[in-house]
Amino acid sequence: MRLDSFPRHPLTFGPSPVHPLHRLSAHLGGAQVWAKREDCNSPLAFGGNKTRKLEYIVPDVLASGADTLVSIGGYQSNHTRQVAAVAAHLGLKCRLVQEKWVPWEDEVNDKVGNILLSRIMGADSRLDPAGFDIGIRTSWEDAMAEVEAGGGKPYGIPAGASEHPLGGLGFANWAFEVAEQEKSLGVVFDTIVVCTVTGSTHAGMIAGFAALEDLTGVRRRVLGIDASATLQQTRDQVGRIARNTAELIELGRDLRDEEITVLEGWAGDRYGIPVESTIEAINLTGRLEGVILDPVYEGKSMAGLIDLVRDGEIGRDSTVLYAHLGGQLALNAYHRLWS
Ligand code: 5PA
Repeated sequence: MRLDSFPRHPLTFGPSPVHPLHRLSAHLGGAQVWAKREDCNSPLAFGGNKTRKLEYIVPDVLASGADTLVSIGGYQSNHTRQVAAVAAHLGLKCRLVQEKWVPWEDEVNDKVGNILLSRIMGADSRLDPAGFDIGIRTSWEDAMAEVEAGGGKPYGIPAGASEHPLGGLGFANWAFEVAEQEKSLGVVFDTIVVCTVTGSTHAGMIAGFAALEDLTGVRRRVLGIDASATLQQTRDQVGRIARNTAELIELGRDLRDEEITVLEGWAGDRYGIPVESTIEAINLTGRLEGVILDPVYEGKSMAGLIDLVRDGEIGRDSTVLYAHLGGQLALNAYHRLWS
């Protein structure tokens, strides 16, 4: 295992906080639920899961001599906001393709929240009418060509930083961070619940926890909750990135099929559109814990966690770690759900 041999450019405060969700656990009448907070992991524009991934990508950016980061996401992409923040922090330019991934008709959808912050941080953020797709897009390739034609040196970061060869390392390392925190807290998490869309957060965790299992013998379940509503594409992408990351860190064995678990049932029909269970999960977590979730990602993964505990899929004696990956800024565009 050679995770330590990859350079990591610090963008976070250090290990992200881990804390119990006592009132939610009591309400569910069973599993002890804890949260690990990537939504407040960094001084850069509120951070989030992409900031952690970018820690392993920035050394490659700097080595390339690029002067412009080029990335892509929806209008309310958390990822592009984090890329804009990292560009500002490094003194680089930033070109963002913001596609209409979500048919959410609200006049502030392309003006507030994430996109507003990207603009404040100086990113050249341009809207594109194309719909949702987690794959490589020509619009992103065109944006890179444009930067080059203008005399710049682009560095491309694909959607969610997932298809980047180093995209899984941030969350492979997360597994080892969890193991250290377990020692100081005196707990062992047997189940991890994580939202998955472009895949490298979940995939990185799978590779990291596999390496940890081989070192310690502790076997856990890493349950990805699909929020893409394009299940097969996400499942394939998670499997592929998990296996690539495992190879990169020299796991030394194949991943078992049951190590790659993407569960469906909480995404609704479309990426970015909350369903009843999403809103219920957001309200429950807000009202019981004062912890804020978003309607695109974390509300859906928390809805999954709640049902899995209620149905006994996650046992009453289980100790669960909910990965809170960020996303709250998009709530501004969804104001009418509560107004
Ligand atoms: C995102 C992703 P992965 O894409 O690594 O699977 O992570 C899913 C996820 N939670 C979970 C939050 C808050 C997220 O922002 N966001 C994307 C974006 O453009 O913001 C990549 C889709």
